[in-house]
Amino acid sequence: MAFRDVLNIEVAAGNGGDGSMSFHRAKFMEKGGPDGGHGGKGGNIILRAIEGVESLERLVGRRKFKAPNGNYGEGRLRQGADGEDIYIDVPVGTTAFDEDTGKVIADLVRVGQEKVVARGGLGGRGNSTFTSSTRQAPRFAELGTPGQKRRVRLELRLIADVGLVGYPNAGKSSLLAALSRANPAIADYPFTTLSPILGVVDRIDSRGEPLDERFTLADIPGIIEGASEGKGLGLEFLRHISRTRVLVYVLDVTRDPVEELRQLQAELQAYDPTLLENVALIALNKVELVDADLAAMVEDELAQYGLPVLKVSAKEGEGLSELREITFQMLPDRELWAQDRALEVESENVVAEPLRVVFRLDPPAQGVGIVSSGAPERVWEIHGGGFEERIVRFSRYLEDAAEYLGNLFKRQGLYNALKKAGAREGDTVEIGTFRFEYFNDEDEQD
Ligand SMILES: Nc1nc2c(ncn2[C@@H]2O[C@H](COP(=O)(O)OP(=O)(O)OP(=O)(O)O)[C@@H](O)[C@H]2O)c(=O)[nH]1
Ligand SMILES: [Mg+2]
Repeated sequence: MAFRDVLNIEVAAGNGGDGSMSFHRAKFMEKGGPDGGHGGKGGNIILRAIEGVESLERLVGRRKFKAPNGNYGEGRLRQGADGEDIYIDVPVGTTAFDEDTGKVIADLVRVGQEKVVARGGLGGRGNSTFTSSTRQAPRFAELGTPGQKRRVRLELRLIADVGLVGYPNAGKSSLLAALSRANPAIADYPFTTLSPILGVVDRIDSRGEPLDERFTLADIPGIIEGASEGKGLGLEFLRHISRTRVLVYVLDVTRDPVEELRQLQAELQAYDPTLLENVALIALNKVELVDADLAAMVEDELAQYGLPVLKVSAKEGEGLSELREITFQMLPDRELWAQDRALEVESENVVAEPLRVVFRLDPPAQGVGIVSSGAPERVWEIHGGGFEERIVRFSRYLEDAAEYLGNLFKRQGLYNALKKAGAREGDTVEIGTFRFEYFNDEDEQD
């Protein structure tokens, strides 16, 4: 299965069902009361992190996800069924971005973690809701709201504790194979490793017995100078070590390790400067190929970087238990580390539940734009404040709902705001497709 760590998808939550406009009908009863039920909610689209997958590959071929709509309400106060939520299972370590705003909308770092990425629409209220002492037979109901639609970019960052970085052929995969049960391809040519591979490293005590402690180790493709300009396989794969707690620079002692480390760090810096703040150490590999004096000399030179240096041979097993042990000792506490590195995730955009809206416009109306078109017809266009959205929800019944909406808007302070703005009796007020004549209500004097 191919490895895939970036994927664009489209998600569409379900629309809310419309509220019902219905009147009770029964034998011997001429005029029954309103009994239209509410519409159901639209289904959400939810990202869920699952265990055991390490690629987004399985989602390829299904780029569009749509959750079912809520059902419409029906007579006899029957409520429409909610649309079911749709789950998209992704590997742990998946981050979701809104393609259009670039904002992080979900960052799933634990198995089972969930995040709604497209919220289902709200159901409309049935006409039974709108009865009052003066309105016993409302001939209108509320429509559902549309579900959220989004273009989402998924990016996978494998969640590993420790990451191996180095030039091609330095022996990263050999180290992974020597320290864990992973079985990566190892070969004497550059760019043998084409996609990240994870292994689990157990802590072992002095008698060779495994302790109940382990870390995950990520082996990624080799980095070369100029990778940040796209040379070699580029820096794409550094994404997978952007959340490791420890970096192990793997250097081939037979090349020019001091210079290679300088270049490696420059490339990391170009990709993400915070990578250099990571706890890090150096594995100076293939030491069995050079004599001990040369190895010691290189070790001294590397000291200028201020990082612990371990002389190892992935091939002969030399220095590996020291490397393993010091890595365990250097691992920062996972929880503290996670707190430091938490991504800022877009906060839930809460859609107001219509039944619970408590809203008052304080004139001069904040966030409400009133545009006057002037003579001969004086028209006041209302924008903002949620008025247009409200109209849309009654668009099928505007005529019958007019009085209800008029009262609602008056309670919310719209008439006062208009008066303050200089509206005169007979002026036209326009909210979306809803037009009415402004009248000066004496009770609204302030
Ligand atoms: N002599 C010696 N050879 C080694 C040692 N470690 C790795 N090699 C050899 O170096 C070559 C490259 O090893 P890999 O583990 O594939 O290197 P890599 O860093 O994963 O390379 P890429 O995946 O291409 O980035 C292979 O031929 C290994 O057998 C070592 O400690 N001593
Ligand atoms: Mg490799």
